[in-house]
Amino acid sequence: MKKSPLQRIRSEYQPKLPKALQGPVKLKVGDPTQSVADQEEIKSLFPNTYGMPVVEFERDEAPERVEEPFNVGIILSGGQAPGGHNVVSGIFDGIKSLNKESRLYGFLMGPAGFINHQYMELTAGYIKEYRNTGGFDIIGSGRTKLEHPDQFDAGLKVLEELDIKALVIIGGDDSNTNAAVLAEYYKNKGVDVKVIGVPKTIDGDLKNKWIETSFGFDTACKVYSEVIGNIQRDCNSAKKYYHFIKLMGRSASHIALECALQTQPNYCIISEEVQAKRMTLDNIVNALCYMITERAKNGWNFGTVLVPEGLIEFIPSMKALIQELNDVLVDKAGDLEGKEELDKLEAIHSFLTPTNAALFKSLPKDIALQLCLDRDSHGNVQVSLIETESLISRMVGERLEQLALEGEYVGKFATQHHFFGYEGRCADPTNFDADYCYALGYNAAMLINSGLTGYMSSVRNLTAPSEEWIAGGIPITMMMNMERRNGKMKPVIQKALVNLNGRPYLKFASMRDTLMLNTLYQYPGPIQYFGPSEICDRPSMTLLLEHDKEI
Ligand code: FBP
Repeated sequence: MKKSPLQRIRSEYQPKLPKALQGPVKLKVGDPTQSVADQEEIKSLFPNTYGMPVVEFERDEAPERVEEPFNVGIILSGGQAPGGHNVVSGIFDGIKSLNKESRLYGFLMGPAGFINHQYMELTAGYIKEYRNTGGFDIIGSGRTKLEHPDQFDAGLKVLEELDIKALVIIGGDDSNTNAAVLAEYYKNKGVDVKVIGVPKTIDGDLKNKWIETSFGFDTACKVYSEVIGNIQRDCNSAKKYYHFIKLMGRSASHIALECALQTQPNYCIISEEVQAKRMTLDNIVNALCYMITERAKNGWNFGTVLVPEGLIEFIPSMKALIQELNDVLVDKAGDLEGKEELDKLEAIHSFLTPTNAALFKSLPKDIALQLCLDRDSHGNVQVSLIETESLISRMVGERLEQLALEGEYVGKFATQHHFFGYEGRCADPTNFDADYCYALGYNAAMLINSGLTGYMSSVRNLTAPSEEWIAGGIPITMMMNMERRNGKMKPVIQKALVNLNGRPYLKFASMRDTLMLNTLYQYPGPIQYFGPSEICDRPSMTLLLEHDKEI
C-alpha cells in the first residue's frame, strides 16, 4: 500500500523507553495488595491470584542473561484507541530482546479469534508497516465477551497448539476484568499460561494511582480539541449558530472535560456533576437557556456547548427509565418482536411503571426509539447511537420560544450538531501515546518473562520525561470491586469517573461563569509530531492537573 509522506517519515519514529527498560531488568517486589473494596468476596473468587504484590522493574547491571524463547499471543479487545499498534510493536521488540527465537501471534478480530482459532503470526516485516500508526487494523478488534469456561478451554487448545506461554489482552475495564478471570482459571487448572492486561480506552476511565491514564485518551482528546477549536473560529466568525457537540466517552465525562480545558467553550456539561446534583433534563435546559438569553442581551446569538456521550445515563430520572427498559426489552422480547416502530413504542410504554412511562412518553419519538436499540455484549445501552445533543438543543429551542413569548428572550437561535468519537479513535498516536504504548507493550513482555500472571502492565510518573517513567505491574484483582451487572453481582474493575473534588474539574468549574458570558475560545490546533518537545510531548491537561502541574 502506498504511504503518504507523513506516514513514511512517522514510521521511522523510535518511541522513547523508560530508563528502567533500556536494558536487562530485575524485579523489585512490593507488599501484598488488597482489592479496592469487597475484599472477602474478591478473595474468594480469585483464590490463586488475589493479594499478589505490586512489582516494579529496575535496570539490572549484571551481565546479560540468555533467556529461554517463549511465544506470546495478543488480543485487541473493544473500541479502537490510538497507540494499539505501538503496544504490539513494544511486545514484539520486548520478547525479541530477550530471545530472538520467541514468536508473537495475533488473534484476529478480538476475543472471537482466540475462541475460534483465527490467528496470524506477527513477523518483523509485518509489524514494521504498523509502527506509530493509529487503528487496530493490524489484526482487528472485537467486542466478544470472554467470560465462559468453555471459551477459555477452546482458547487453551490453540495456545497449546502454538506453544503460547502468555496471552496479552489489550482492552478496557471489562476486557481486563476478563483477563483476570482467565488468569485465575488457568492458574487454578494448573496450566502454564500467563495472562497480562494492557489499559486501553479513549474514554480515560480506566485509571487509578498505578494506571495514571489509559492509552489513546491523549490522542483522541487532541483530535477532538483541534476540530472543536476550528468550529469555535467558525462560530465566532459567522456569529450565527449555537454548536452542540457530543463527545465520546461511554460513561465518564473525562473526554468532554479535557476538551473543555483545551478549547474553553461557552458551556460543557459534566455528567458526574449532573448526577451528584440530581439534575433533571429540565435543569440542564434551563441552565443553557440562561446562558443563551444573557449572551443575546449583548447581541451574541452564537456559542459552543459540549455534551458528554454518556450524559443520558447520569440524569437520575433517565437512568431509572433506562434500567427498567433494559429489563422490559429482555422480559418482553417475545411481545415486541416484529412490531412496527409506533406499535413497539406503545407496547413498551404499557409495560413501564407510571413515572418511567410518563418520561418515556415525553421524549421525542426518535430518541425513544434510540433508547430501545439493542444493548451491547455487556448489556449496556449504546450511548453513541443516542442523539443527546439534538435532544437537548431541541428542548432548549422550545423553551426559548416560550421565553420569547413571555418577553424574556430576544434573539435568534440556530443550531448545528456534531458528534466526535470515531474520528479520534484511529488517529496516529501523539508522541505521548506512541511512547506510552510502546513502553506498556515492552513492559508486558518483561512481566511475562518474570513469570507473572493476572497483572496489568503499569507505566507511571507520566508527567515526567519518558526516561523517568516507572515501569512495572499491578495485580488486576487490586482494582476490583463487586457491582451489579445484568442482574447479578460480579467482580469488576472499578471505573474511574470524573472526580468532582479533583483539580481538572475544579479548574474548569472556576472558569465556567466567565466562559458562558464571554467569548474566550482557545484554538489548540492539530497534533504536532515534529518540533519542540514542550509542544510535541506534552501530556493531556487532565494528567498535568491531576499531578499538581500547571497548564
Ligand atoms: P472501549 O471502552 O472498548 O475502549 O470503547 C469505548 C468507546 O469508544 C466509547 O467511547 C463508545 O461509546 C463506544 O466505544 C462505541 O462502541 P462501538 O465502537 O462498538 O460503536
